[in-house]
Amino acid sequence: MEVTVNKSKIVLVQGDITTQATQAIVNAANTRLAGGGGVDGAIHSAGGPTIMAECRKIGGCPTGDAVITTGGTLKAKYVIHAVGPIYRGGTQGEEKLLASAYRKSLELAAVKGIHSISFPSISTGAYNYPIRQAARIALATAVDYLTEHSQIELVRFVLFGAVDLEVYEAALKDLTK
Ligand code: AR6
Repeated sequence: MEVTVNKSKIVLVQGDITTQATQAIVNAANTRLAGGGGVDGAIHSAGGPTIMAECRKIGGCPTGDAVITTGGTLKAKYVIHAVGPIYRGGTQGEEKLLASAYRKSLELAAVKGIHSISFPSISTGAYNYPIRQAARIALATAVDYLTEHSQIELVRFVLFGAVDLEVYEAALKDLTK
């Protein structure tokens, strides 16, 4: 599914984020930038050890924020490591923190002159964020950002499973109707 927002496109696909050829891909990282499972494990194993070496130098990243490294051996030139919240029932500021992780990633991409970026569904795996709510927050943040800024021409959401893709499609239809 694809929608145009202002001068840019939001595209939803099912796939593996590590194979995307956008200029940047976003990692669902943790505050220590220590690597792990899920998207994080997949990106570090596909991109090689230089990404972790850069993460160690940076040292860490607060929840709701993002940092950038090169893409190592990935097709993407950059990896933006965003830290989403661990879902603890929704009363711990999770919604703002998740929106912030997306917004900060887009802002960092713009600072680096990036025109195309791929996101995974941050926080909806190990961090347990309910995907319907997370999809709405992710997509609303992208729509709001692209309405105000036109440098980033393509924002692609790469959903691992078919059901996740359906949830994102329903949320995007709802937001743009
Ligand atoms: N491409 C796209 N999506 C993927 C891929 C992939 N290769 N692999 C998994 N997903 P998660 P989180 C989906 O757990 O919830 C790590 O250990 C997955 O199905 O990767 O933010 C970090 O180090 C799910 O929908 O990220 C942190 O400690 C989504 O990506 C912690 O997990 C996010 O799942 C972060 O947890």
